[in-house]
Amino acid sequence: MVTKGYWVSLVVVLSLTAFSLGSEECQGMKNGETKPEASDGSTCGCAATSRQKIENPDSSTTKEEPEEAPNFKYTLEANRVPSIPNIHHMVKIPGGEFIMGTNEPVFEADGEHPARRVKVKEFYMDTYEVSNMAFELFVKATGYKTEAETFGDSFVLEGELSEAIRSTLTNAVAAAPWWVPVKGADWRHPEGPDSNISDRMDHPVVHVSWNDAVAYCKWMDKRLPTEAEWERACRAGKRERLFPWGNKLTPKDEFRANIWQGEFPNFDSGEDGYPGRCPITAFPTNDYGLKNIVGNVWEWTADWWGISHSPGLKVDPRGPKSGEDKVKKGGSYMCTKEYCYRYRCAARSQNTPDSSAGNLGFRCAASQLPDYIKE
Ligand SMILES: [Ca+2]
Ligand SMILES: [Ca+2]
Repeated sequence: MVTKGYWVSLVVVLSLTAFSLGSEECQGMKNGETKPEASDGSTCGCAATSRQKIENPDSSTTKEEPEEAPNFKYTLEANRVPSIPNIHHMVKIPGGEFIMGTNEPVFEADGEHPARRVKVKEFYMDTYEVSNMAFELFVKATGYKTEAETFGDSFVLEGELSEAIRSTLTNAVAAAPWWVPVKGADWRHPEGPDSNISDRMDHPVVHVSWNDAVAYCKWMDKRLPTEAEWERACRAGKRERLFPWGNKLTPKDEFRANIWQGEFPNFDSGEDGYPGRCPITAFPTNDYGLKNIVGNVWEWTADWWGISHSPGLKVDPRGPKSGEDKVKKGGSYMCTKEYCYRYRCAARSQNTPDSSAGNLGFRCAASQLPDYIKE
C-alpha cells in the first residue's frame, strides 16, 4: 500500500529538488500584446472571477455533483510514519496583538478599515504558496478532482492565451474584460488545454477553488489561515505599514514582490524579474520567513467575506458566520498601483468558494506543527 507518509516524503524530497533547481522561467502575458482598454481605474477585476459573474455561461459548464474524493482514506492516523525531517516549509507565527486593517483605506468598499486591535494565538504558516509539485503529489495520492476540472473551465487572463484558444472565446467578464472563462483551463493547464506546467512545477498552483484548497490542507493535516492570521503573518511584526517590509514599494530600488509593471492589461514588462507568475521561492522572505505573502498569486483564507468591522479588540476573529464569498489576500502578479492596488497587507478581495482563476492560489496554516514535520 502506498501510504500518506510515502507521498508526504515525496513532497519533501521533490520539493527540495525543485527548489534547488530554482527555475527562473515565468509564464505570463506576451510582451507587446494589445488588449482592450481598461475601463475601471479602481480594480483589476480582482473579484470578477466568480462563477456567477460569467456572462452568458454555457450550459455545459453547469456544475455536476462532485465525486467523492478518495483522499480521506489517506488519513494521518491510518498512515502515520515514525519520523520525517522537519523541513516541510512551515514557520511559527508568534501569537500576540497587532493592528489589523487600516484607517487609510485605498478601497473603502473592500472593508479595509478601520484599523483594529486583534489578538491571535501562535500558529504555523506555510513558508511558500502551495506549488504545482505539491498539489500534483496530493492529486496523485488521492485522485482528487478540482472544481475547475468538474466545471470544465476557469478564468484566464486573455493576454496569456494562444491565438488558437482566443479565436474560440465567446464570453468575458463585463467589469473586467481581460478575464475570460476558458474551457479546459485547470491547474495542469493554466492557460487552457494547449498549455502545461511541466517546466513550472515550482510555480504556485492556480485554478484551485476555496474548496480545493481546503481539501489539500486537510490532507496535509493543516488548514487555511483565518484572515486575521494571514494578516498577522503578512505584517511580520511591523505596525501599520503598507507592505510586509515597510512603506516603500522598492526599498534600495529592489523589488520585494511579484506584481505587474507596465500598462495593465496590455503590457507586463517584468521589471521585477517576472512577467506572469514566478517560482514560489523567488523574492526575499518577510521578517517571519514567508515568501511571496503579497504578490505572485492571491491566497484563499478560511473566512467568509464581510466589510463591516467593529473597532474593539477581537481575539482570534473568524469573520462572519456565513456568506457567499470567501476572503482572499495579498494581491497577485496582475496587480499595479493603478489597477488593483491590493498587494498591501490590509487589502482584501473575495470570490465564491467554487471559483478559480489563473492568479489565485493558497498556502496552508496549522495550529500545531503536523507530526510528519516534527523532528
Ligand atoms: Ca512581475
Ligand atoms: Ca501570494
